Amino acid sequence: MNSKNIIDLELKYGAHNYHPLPVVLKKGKGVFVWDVEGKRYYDFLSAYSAVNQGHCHPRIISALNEQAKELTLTSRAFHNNVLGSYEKFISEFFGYDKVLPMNTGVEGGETANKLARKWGYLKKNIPENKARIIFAKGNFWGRTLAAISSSDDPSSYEGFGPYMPGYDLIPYNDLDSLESELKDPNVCAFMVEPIQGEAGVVVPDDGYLSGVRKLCDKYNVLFIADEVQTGIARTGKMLACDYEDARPDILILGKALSGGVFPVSAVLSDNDVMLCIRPGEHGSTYGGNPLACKVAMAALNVVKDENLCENAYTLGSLFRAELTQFMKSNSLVTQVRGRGLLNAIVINDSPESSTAWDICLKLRDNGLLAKPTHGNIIRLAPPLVIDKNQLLECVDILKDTIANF
Ligand code: IF1
Repeated sequence: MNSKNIIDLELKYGAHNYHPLPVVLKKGKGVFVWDVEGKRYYDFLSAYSAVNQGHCHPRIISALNEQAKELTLTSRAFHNNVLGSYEKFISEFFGYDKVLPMNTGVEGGETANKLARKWGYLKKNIPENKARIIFAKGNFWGRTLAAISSSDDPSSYEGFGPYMPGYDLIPYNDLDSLESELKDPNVCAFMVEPIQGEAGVVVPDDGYLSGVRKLCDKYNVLFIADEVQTGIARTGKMLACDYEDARPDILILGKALSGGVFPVSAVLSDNDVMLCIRPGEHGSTYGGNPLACKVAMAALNVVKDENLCENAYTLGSLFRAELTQFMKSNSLVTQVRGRGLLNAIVINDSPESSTAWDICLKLRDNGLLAKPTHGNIIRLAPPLVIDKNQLLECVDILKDTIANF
């Protein structure tokens, strides 16, 4: 079976809900992936920041294999010997009282929204069914009906109405518009990404996150940080919120929480919020399963033991410096932005043009995989285990490809 045969199978038997770059991968290891023809690529998407630890990290794979021989799933109808120690581990790791374990990032977002509404009714005396949650324009937190109800991207919400009530949008990186919304006593939460990933790696002004924290304190509103993509060392800190004095009331994690090995997400908060949900009011069949717990503990230990925050911070600065220098002599790139190893370049063409896509096809030919987000923006996010020489080799691939485009 060559790439074409395989792609044809997907076209014939699979839903057409994606438009992947034409490449068929069969192996991953560290920063590299290989296609079915045996060609090697640098992975500069990292499964949207799920494989921060690198593909098939041996410590995470062995945690998966060991637990898989013992017990994979009990459901929460019964206790098991792994969940409690995982809950202690991750709560202490991020400095919260408790965790509610789920599976996908969007389930984490849904859980955070339910917690916030419940807290609003029980602790802020918001009248029944009047709780409001504020989101930032350009947000992306998944594909469920609630998530798309808070989206201002037509490709996310068009044709899927009616929408979840009680959601409102304000501009990102705008504290004045946030404050005017928070004056409404029915607002229970503001949910925001510390850096907007899908919007094209949009980095807010310094002081934005600490400003969100202060305003949420002032108006007794929960600050929900969606760190599904930015969390777990991706931006050069364990959490992107760590760049400022901005501890979220509710923290949502996913993706790299399992190093790309297994769907694992988590919602962390302190008791005054977390205990608003009582037994039987929320959950999921696989939430907190022993396999997920072991994989997540291994994935987090890898981040710490291999100093991935520091590596992402240092190599991210080098990456942006190199590309910013290159940009001065190339009119095709108009901006380089990001933090740590979550970066993007803006291509000097309209979002409707195929230029960014065509550049990604050339990058693929030159051994580097990346994909545009929103037309003319190319997200560049390698696994955080990349070393300096590999990064500089990728910088050369990027420069040569764009210079010869
Ligand atoms: C797709 C985007 C990225 C996320 C943030 C929650 C979730 C995501 C900040 C939900 C998921 C994924 C979804 C995936 C592609 C990818 C993506 F392009 F869709 F927007 F990364 F930017 N919060 N993002 O980025 O997590 O339920 O997927 O586990 O839907 O194509 P999930």
